[in-house]
Amino acid sequence: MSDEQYEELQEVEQRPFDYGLLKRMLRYTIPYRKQLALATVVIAIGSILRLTEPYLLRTAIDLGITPGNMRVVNTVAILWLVFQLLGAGAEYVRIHILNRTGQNLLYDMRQELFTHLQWLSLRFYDGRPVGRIMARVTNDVETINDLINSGLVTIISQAVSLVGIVIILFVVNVRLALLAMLVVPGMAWVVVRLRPRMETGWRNVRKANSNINANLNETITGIRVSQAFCRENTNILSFEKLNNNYYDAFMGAIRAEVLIWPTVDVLGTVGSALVLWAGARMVLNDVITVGYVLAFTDYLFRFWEPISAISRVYSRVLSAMASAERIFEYLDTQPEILDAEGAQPLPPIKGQVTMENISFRYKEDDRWVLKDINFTIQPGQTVALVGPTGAGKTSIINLLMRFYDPQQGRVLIDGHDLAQVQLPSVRSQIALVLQESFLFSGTIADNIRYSRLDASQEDIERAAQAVQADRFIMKYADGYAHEVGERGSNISVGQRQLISFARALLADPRILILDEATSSVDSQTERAIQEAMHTLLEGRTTFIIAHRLSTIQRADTIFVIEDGRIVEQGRHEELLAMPEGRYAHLYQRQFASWEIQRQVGAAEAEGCRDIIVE
Ligand code: M5T
Ligand code: MG
Repeated sequence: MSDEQYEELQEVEQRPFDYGLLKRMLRYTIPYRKQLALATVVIAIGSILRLTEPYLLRTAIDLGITPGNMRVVNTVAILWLVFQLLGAGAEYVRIHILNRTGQNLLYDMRQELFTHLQWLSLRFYDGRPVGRIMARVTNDVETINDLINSGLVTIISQAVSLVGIVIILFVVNVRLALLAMLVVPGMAWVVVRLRPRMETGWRNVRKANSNINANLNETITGIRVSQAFCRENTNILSFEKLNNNYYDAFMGAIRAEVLIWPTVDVLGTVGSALVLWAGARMVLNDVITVGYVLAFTDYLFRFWEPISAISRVYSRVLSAMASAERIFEYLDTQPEILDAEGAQPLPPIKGQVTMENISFRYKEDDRWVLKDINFTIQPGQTVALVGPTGAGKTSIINLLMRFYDPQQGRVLIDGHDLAQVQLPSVRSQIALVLQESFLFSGTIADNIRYSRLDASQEDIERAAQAVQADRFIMKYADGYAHEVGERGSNISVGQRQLISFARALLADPRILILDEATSSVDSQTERAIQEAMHTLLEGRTTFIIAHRLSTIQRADTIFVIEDGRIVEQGRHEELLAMPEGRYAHLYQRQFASWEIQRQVGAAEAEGCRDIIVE
């Protein structure tokens, strides 16, 4: 990950408490308000039951043990037991309700986020570390659940305790209560002054964690390249840096936190000591009983707990807020490619494709990738795009698929402006073989069926046969049921291409786009595919991008693309006939390299590609 990305991360992290955000978070709880209300009642009952303990103790001492009245002691003992049992029951109900509600919420949020991510445009994914996106769907959602599950319990139970205890303290003895309250301002000051430092600390920890995630994702995905170039040690060092950052961030947060809680505890102890001291004097002067003082100090000890617990929860609230903010940032990102107002579905097409004065760049301040592209392809024609690496061939396809919208100009299919029709109705009539074929984990059949879920096994096999994929598929004992592994890692790159190719054919589209679809298969297979394609392509408008010019000789039109422009166009023979033509030049060089290869008996070699590219 670049430094820029770290900084971007940092920016998102630095935010204070935000009521709007909290409100929006709480909106997710609305469907579960009944359950949450019930949980609140149950939690409050639990807290109140616990508050009876010191009072029962006081009663046993003052009215039972001191005067020697066993009946009181027995009654108190039984009441104690009953309250404890009730408390346990309340706890049981609480755990049940809150976990279920928490999981429901988590489910909703995760599902919403995933659904939204599915629709976001490619520009969103361009240059965003996958690890970071994943962290939002998993960790950030989890953090919010954590707040609801344990945070809510703490807030409600401790708030009830706090209010109850304050009332009890003042009812029991106003003077002692006031004495105890002396330390409260000090405590508030500590919490208010030191807490922000701690919060910043924990934010840094989360940031460091995100960075570790992003790095992990990248290094694991690229492990083959790393090992091939012996980058292990470099990777270890840069991971160590991130690991150190995490360590430092964590220790920084702890340094701030370690100051807070002991201070709170010391202040609490001072308050309790004051009360004990004053209470003892009152007992000696016969103002109150020993039982009262014991109960009072017991309540007092319980008084400090909610204070520190609630401030502790506050930092959890903040952390959940940071997570919510990151989640909402994604949810608020609108897909760039949206259907225009009142967009109609594209009717079944014939396959005429027009690009009109297209100029395009990927980012606002980047250079233009396509400059003033104009062409019309008639239905059923085969068009070949050739030209050097980085010329803009794939970009033309990206516009045709409407992965991006051009800054200038229009793309038309059968005369319909792509920007004015419903997106799925466009894409469902086009099939694409990407330059980097991508297979999903599952079987070969699953991967071919990807383009048409209702295809029969026969359809699948027919598509595979057409692209000569059946030859290698039949070599597996399990045939079409062979598992390809994640990203198709169990099979060769050429085999992956053939499967992607079969997938595109199965869709039976009016427009077929093949971006280097056969660049990784041997030339014998490629030739066989070409023969088969002759019939397959009939009636479909086809775009073929290829570096190996042998693939495209039969095309109805060849566009030579250079630096974002169409510099030559025509049929193979026409272009060859141009004396100083770019195509003729490319072809001659490639042809020469074939000759050499044939002479050294390496007709199958893949080298031509690199030679033209220079
Ligand atoms: C054309 C730039 C790229 C190149 C130019 C996909 C992509 C490309 N580019 C971006 O800035 N962002 C992107 O997401 O656009 O690229 P292309 O159209 O992919 O070139 P090609 O298909 O002709 O090349 P190749 O190598 O596939 O034959 O300058 O930097
Ligand atoms: Mg390309």
